[in-house]
Order: sequence, then C-alpha cells, then structure tokens
Amino acid sequence: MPETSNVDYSTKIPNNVGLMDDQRVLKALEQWHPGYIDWWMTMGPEGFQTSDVYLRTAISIDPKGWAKFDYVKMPDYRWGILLAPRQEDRRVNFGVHKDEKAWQEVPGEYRAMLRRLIVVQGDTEPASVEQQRHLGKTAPSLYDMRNLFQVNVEEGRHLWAMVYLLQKYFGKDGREEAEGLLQRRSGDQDRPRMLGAFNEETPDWLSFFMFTFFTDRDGKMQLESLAQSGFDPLSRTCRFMLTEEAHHMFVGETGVGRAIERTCQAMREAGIEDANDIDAVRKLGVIDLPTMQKKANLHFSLSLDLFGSEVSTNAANYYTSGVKGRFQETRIDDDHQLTKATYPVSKLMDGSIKMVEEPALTAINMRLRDDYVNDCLKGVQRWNKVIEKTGVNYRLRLPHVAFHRGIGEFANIHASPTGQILSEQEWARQKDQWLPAKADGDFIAGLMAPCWERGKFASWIAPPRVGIDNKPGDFEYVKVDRA
Ligand code: BYC
Repeated sequence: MPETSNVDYSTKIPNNVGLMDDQRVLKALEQWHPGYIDWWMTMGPEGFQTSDVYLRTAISIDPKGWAKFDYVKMPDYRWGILLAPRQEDRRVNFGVHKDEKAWQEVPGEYRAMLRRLIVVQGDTEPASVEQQRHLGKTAPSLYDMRNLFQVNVEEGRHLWAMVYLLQKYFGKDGREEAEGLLQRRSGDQDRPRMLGAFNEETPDWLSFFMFTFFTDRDGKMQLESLAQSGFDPLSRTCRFMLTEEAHHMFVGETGVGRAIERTCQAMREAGIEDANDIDAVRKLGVIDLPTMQKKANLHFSLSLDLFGSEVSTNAANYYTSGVKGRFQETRIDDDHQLTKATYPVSKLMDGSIKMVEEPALTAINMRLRDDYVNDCLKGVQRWNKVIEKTGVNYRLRLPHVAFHRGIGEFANIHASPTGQILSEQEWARQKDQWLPAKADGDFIAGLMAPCWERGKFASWIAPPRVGIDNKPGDFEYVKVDRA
C-alpha cells in the first residue's frame, strides 16, 4: 500500500508510509519489535499488562475521524508509523536553504545534527513511560488510570516514530541508535536518559499531572520547532505527534485543575478561609494549594532546563541549516534568516539579572522558552479561574525563570521564585518553602490510595466534566485484572 492517510494494518507494524513496499525498513523494524516489547513488559506500566484498557487507536491520520476506541491489552496495542500527509511542493522555510525544496532524504552535511536531534527526541519518549510505570497502582480512578495508559502507549508510539526515521534514513548507525533507545533507563546511574528532567522521579499523581502539563508542553514546543524542519519526513512525523501531545497536556491541565477544584470545595465546606493553613486543609484529605505551588515550581523549573542554554550556537546552527525552526515559524513576519536581527535575553550581569539584546540566531532557545512560558501562563490562569470561582483567596504563579535552574545562565546561582538572587545559606534555609520537601512528599504519598471502583474518585480529586469518548461517569475504563 503506498503512502496514504489511512493506516495499513495488514503488516505487523501498522503504518501509512507504504512499509509493504519497503522491505528493508520493514525487516529492520520487525527485528527491533521484540526488543521493544521486551522493554515495554519490563519497563512499561507495572501490574496492568493483562488488563483490558479502553484505548484510542489511530486508524487514519485525517484530522477528523482518526481515532477508534476499544478495549485493548496494552502489549497488544498496535504501535505503528504514522506521518502527516505529504504536502506537495513543501519548501524549506528558514535558514540558508530558505525556499529550496524540502528534503526527502538527509543532506550529508546535516546528517550528524539531524541524527542527534532525533535521538534526543526519541530518548524522552520511553523515559517518560519509565518514570510513570508505578503510577497505575495508585490511580485515583479508572478514568485517570486509563488516561495514564493512553499517554504511555502514545509515548511508546512516538518512540516508534523516531526509530522509523533512524532505521529508514540513517543506515547502520541509525540501527545502533535505535537499540540504544531501548538500553538507557530513566534515573540509571550508568545508563541515564539524555535530558535532565527525564531522570527525575514521578512519585505521585500530582507530579504526573504537573509533568504532563509542564514537560509535555516542552514536548509540544520542541515538536512544533522540529515540525518546521526542512527534512520533510521529520516534519511530517512531528506534525502527527503533535495531535497526540495535545491530549497529554489536556490530561495534565485538567488533572491539576480537578485537584484544585476538590481542595477548594473541601475548604469551603469546612469553612477554612486561610489557604496557607496547611494542617487544617490536609486534615480534609485534599492537597493544600501551597503544596501544589511547590510542585508547579519544581516541574516548571525542570522543564525550563529542557530548552538548553539561552544563548546557544547549537541552536543557531540548527536554524541556519534549516533543520530546526522557531515556534510557528511561517507565521512570523521577518526574513527567516535572522542574520541581522537581535532578541532580548535575560542574563546574569554583575550579580543581577538583566535583559540584553543578543543576535536572534543564537537566542533561538530563549525565544522558544519565552513562547513556552506564555503558553504555561495561560494554563495557570485557567487554574486560577477554578480557584476564583470557589471564592478561595489564593493564586498560583509561575516562578521566575532564574529559580532552581540546572542549565544555562542561572545554573550556578540560587534565586527565589520572585527572581531575587540568594546566597547558598539563604537558599538552603528557604528552599523547602518553594520546592516539595520530604514531609510534603510523605503527605501526598499517604493520599495515593488506589480508587478503582467504577465511577468513584479518590478524596483529593474532583471527577471530570465529561467522560472519554462521551462515556458515562461509571464507565469501566480499565478492567483491572485482580487475579
Ligand atoms: N539536560 O546549546 P545547548 C518531549 C546539553 S520533551 C542535559 O545549551 P541545545 C516529551 C546539549 O545536549 C522534548 N543536557 O542546547 C515530553 C548540549 O550537549 P552537546 C524533547 C542538556 O543543543 C514529555 C549542551 O548541553 N525534544 O518530547 O541548543 C513526555 C549544550 O547545549 C540539556 C527535544 O528536546 C538538558 N536539559 O538544545 C515525553 C528536541 N540541555 O551537544 C516526551 C530535540 C542542553 O554539547 N533536542 N543539554 O553534547 C534539542 O533540540 C536540543 O538537544 C535541546 C538542547 C533543546 C534539548
């Protein structure tokens, strides 16, 4: 079957890229498949591999009607290779090759660069599944459990997408990199995942929701930038992945939103006015808002690190080569070459934080990070609306970009959430007010009792407004295998 918008399920590996006619790549992927299943069985969702889960599977890549819902056991999920349709006459939209025909093969001079970007992108996908593998056991409802597993299988598919690119376009070293993606492990001392945030733990469901809100949103920004690529197969892959990424961020935003809603309701019912009266709020079996703020501080700052350094020659090279663009590149009104433009970058100068004009080319990461922060802000405002509606007097905020950073301009200083630079001692004294401390983690862990009865939700989270696929509230999203 040639390239089409419908997915060919006749091969072992569902695809819309005509794999039947590409026996070399089909064979390479079939050889990689057992290793992937092995990885999924050992590192994927623990304890639920034999449960029936109400999952969405892509059957076509058309914007409408590409999803089919049904019960599936996760190891039987039909992972596959799905690319957005080829646009006739697509061009390179930026850099020195601007207006040339988009590349259908990897240009020799950009091979190493492209391979590196694809491997980094690919590495994050299994990493997040590894980070989340214990969460099923403490799911606050069958609805949430199902959403977790949907996110997990889609991250698995995103790994397949990057592996396809490696196998098809990068020959022997592509195959080796594809193997490497199954060898590294999140948090492993000797073989860690490549980027910082993907070696952190996701110890509880609030972290999962924050992760899908903040870190999956980095995924969105990075995929948007790669979707601009002059290397057309990468662009098309990322465009399809973005449709799935949107659901992950929905899970995060509504997950945190529902936790906020439940906390505020419980406070109102108990007549608690002071959101900072943590002990009183915690006695209600809900998560106090200041602890949610700490979790947001943590996940936001870890996700900012994923943008690399504010000033980066790597990023400039990616851009000039036409390999990785800016967010919504084609909608920006400039020359798309940036040889003369500048961009304001926040930098540490003489012990204080200042905005400095830098060449726009080297400031590409900073610009993407700014776009990201704006996108996060909108979500935080929606959370604040939830609080506001209940009349509780508290507002969540994003911390300053210098707060708790491990990469870039602010990696070697300490700053408060308002951007005040602090000494080592001041930081040590105050950090537990700003980041989850052990006692906060212990409290949340204590709330994470499984709630698997149909239509029931754990004490700390409100039910969703609507079900998945419009199912009723008591729908059995996961048939938990209790044997
Ligand atoms: N941790 O010039 P620099 C997702 C390295 S998330 C460790 O500052 P550059 C998802 C960097 O590699 C999106 N190392 O940065 C979400 C470089 O090393 P080399 C994933 C880091 O290169 C949720 C050196 O520092 N996709 O999809 O401009 C669930 C100097 O780098 C880090 C991508 O990231 C870090 N945080 O940009 C599931 C897109 N930051 O080369 C999935 C592909 C930097 O000197 N990746 N370094 O050895 C990229 O575009 C770039 O690699 C980065 C870094 C944006 C990550």
